[in-house]
Amino acid sequence: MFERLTGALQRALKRLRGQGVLTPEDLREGLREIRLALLEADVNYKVVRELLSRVEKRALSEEVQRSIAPGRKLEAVLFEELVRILGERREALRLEGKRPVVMLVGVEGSGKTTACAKLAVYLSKRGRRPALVGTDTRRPAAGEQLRQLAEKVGVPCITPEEGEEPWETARRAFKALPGCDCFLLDTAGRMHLEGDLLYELKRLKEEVKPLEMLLVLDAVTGQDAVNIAQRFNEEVGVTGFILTKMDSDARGGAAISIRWVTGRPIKFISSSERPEVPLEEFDPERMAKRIMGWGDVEGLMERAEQLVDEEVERRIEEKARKGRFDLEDLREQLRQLRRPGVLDQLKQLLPGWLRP
Ligand SMILES: Nc1nc2c(ncn2[C@@H]2O[C@H](COP(=O)(O)OP(=O)(O)OP(=O)(O)O)[C@@H](O)[C@H]2O)c(=O)[nH]1
Ligand SMILES: [Mg+2]
Repeated sequence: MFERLTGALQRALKRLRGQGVLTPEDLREGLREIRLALLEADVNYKVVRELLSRVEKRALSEEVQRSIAPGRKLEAVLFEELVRILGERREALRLEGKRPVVMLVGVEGSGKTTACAKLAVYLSKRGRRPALVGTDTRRPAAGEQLRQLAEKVGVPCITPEEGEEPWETARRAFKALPGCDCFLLDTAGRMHLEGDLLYELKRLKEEVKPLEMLLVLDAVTGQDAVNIAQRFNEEVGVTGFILTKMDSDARGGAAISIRWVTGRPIKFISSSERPEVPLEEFDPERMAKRIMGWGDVEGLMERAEQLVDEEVERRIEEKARKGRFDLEDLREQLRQLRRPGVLDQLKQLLPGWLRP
């Protein structure tokens, strides 16, 4: 996602890195390049201004000027300020209390239904017993899609019956699934947040009192995602975001801007259309490392685990333990890595991959 931005930042920083002294001219030129790179990546201009003014102020301070390697120090300053813009620290999903409800809302096609399934996988792995609830009463195919995903990831699911209102379906689900300890509500998507959808979401919110109202945003849509976020936040109030399609080669501006513009945290990201791959917790520090091109080693380990077929891995591990690992197994392992997209996704997380 951040390949181009990372490349441009690295080029700008490389020039400064070698310098023993940072002259005002070098600094101005370096910051200008960084500003262009951020704008090119579709980062909100107010965010760029805030970030750059903080970096510039610190670059002119003693802390950087007196450092033995001011270019390197500047790189560290940019990283720290990026982390601040991204929200400082990880914000966990709230799930306290008895049978909490999480509502997933968003415009058409943003990835709500897929994210519901992925969130269920994330929670199941942590010992929770989530249920999926469909509330799109107008589109029968929406219920069917959710049911299929629920079956694939192995969690219970309730979808609307003919003539039911969304909140009636939700109430029925709470009663019908006493064994579940949290409920994930998938909602209808429209091109715009207005009219019946707005009414429906507000009413649903009143009736089910969600602990979390997560807005699902397509990271590919850049500045649009930021506008959508502001509008949803004003109208229905959101507690956080899920950014989807982070595996695309979009410019990544939304991911960088959204927290600062709205004041609400990104809680999860999704980097795969496969429902069985869980949502990934959003961590400002790890994301900033990725943007800087320093790699995300923790992310790399997690992703490698998800992308490699678990069944094949288990078999190979078993053989290795018994000392029967052979060339055929090695070939199988390499084949796993050659599956479409696997290496592309992993290389973005490798430290220094993009360093010029
Ligand atoms: N590559 C990729 N595709 C995704 C991701 N998340 C969702 N998708 C795809 O995006 C498309 C829309 O996803 P849905 O989950 O149906 O979106 P939705 O918001 O529920 O759509 P509506 O209910 O029609 O509003 C599907 O083709 C998904 O497979 C992701 O993280 N990466
Ligand atoms: Mg849907």
